[in-house]
Amino acid sequence: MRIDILTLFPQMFQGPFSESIFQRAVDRRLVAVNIHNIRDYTHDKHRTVDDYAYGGGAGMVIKAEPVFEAVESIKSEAYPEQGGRKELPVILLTPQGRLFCQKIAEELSGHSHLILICGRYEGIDERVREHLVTDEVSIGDYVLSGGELAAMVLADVVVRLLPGVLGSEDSARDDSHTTGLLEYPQYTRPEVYRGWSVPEVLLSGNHAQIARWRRQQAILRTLERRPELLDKASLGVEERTLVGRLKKSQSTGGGDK
Ligand code: 6GU
Repeated sequence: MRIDILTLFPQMFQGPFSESIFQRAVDRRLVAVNIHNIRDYTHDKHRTVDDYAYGGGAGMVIKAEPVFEAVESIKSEAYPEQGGRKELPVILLTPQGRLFCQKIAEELSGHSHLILICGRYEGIDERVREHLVTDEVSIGDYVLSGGELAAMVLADVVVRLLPGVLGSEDSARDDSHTTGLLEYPQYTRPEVYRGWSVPEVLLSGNHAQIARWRRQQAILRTLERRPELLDKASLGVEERTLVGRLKKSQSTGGGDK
């Protein structure tokens, strides 16, 4: 996969992409990430990327020209034989976008090339939205100072879904949100720490029993912390019954487990 990121603050991307899983994916050529400074696509002496809003009001608006030129230049370079006319996701990171989630990440991981545009300031010229961008994404209901951190979040989530990026093929399988459930509790050595023991079943070597316990714990944890996720999770008949029973005991003020 290739990811091109357009930003006014390219330095922000130095750290997060140079660590662990992401860097390994880059080293193995499973993903190539290019950071582009929108300012490099201006033509005036002052390299102007923003301007006053028509109609007045506080704050500057990112100009359409450098953003269009950056995207067109990336496409022309990547797809010369099509004259740069290639359909690919051009995603604007903005609090007004559709709410990012694992499902959207899975959808995006199926593309071979993504272009991400980081919004800033009070906004971006609406013509970028109308005529350049194919998708708008937000990472949550809060306001960041810009789309950069959101672009990093999106890229990280998408890249770890690419085949070969994670060590063992199934290490993403049980992740919270992949299963529609939160993840079960994990333990490592020592067996007893400050008097706190690892649950007996995990030491039993009985893999079927361990799998059953983990599944139950995942369901329980999801019910306690994010009950709304259970409505969409794919549960077996017995598991649904269990959830129904637990919910009832919750509402009647029963014990917590
Ligand atoms: Cl994508 N951008 C900004 N500026 N704020 C956000 C966001 C994006 N997602 C959540 N908050």
